[in-house]
Amino acid sequence: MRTLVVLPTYNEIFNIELMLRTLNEIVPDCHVLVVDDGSPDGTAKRAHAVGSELGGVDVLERRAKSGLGDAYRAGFAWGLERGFDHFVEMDCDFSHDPKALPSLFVAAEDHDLVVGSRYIKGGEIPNWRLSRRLLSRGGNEYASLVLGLKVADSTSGFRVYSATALEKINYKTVRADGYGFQIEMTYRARNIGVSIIEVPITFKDRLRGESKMSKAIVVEALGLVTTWGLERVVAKYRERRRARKSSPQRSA
Ligand SMILES: Nc1nc2c(ncn2[C@@H]2O[C@H](COP(=O)(O)OP(=O)(O)OP(=O)(O)O)[C@@H](O)[C@H]2O)c(=O)[nH]1
Ligand SMILES: [Mg+2]
Repeated sequence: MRTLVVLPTYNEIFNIELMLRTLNEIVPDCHVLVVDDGSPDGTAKRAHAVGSELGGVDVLERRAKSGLGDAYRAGFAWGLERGFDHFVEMDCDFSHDPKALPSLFVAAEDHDLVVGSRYIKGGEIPNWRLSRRLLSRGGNEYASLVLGLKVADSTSGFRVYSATALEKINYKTVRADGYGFQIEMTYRARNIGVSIIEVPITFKDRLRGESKMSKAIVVEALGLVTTWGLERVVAKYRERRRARKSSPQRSA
């Protein structure tokens, strides 16, 4: 596998160096692309410095904070242009443990989308407060119910995609940016028959620095899932009506 780890960063000065060194140690064969959105704290500069010492690191510097989804779209495009065949999505705050990558890669040998899952047997979130737990769990349950998704952790941002899956998903046209981005990618993957597998992960609280989670991100996800759910209902209704019209009429 020629694998690119796409690492979106915004103000991760306290994590970036340790993350790049840890990745270099655990998955030395992977190339890393830091996608930084003009972090005022100098994350990109530090990434350049550590990256040129370690090798195998590129930094895509963008001007302004444009959201996680947009950072991934840019990172995927960068990697596909350069012929990478697998893409890792992970946060730079150590919520996603780089040590779990080898187990995700094993699953990626037979599946086009591997989701690091907190909500299957063996998955854990040891130190989240109750409100955060409920929000995440509730969001996942809602997405499963409304979209008929059989993925327990569709908001997870710790994943491996094959290049084929990304191209089939047509990731460039994915609209959402926050958690909605992960759900939309999963929903599309399911709809076009990409093979999906969940692998248990332990999700820890961010090691250092500030969270960029916001109400807007939650509202975006909720709004989009509800819209897709309604579209699904309308599509099913139309399909049933078409089937009824085309089936032969019963005589009185
Ligand atoms: N390039 C880029 N990266 C971002 C942006 N927003 C967040 N990130 C990065 O995306 C990853 C996830 O963001 P977090 O702030 O940890 O959000 P979260 O994991 O949903 O929330 P917490 O669990 O509270 O940390 C981190 O590596 C961030 O630095 C953005 O607008 N642009
Ligand atoms: Mg985080």
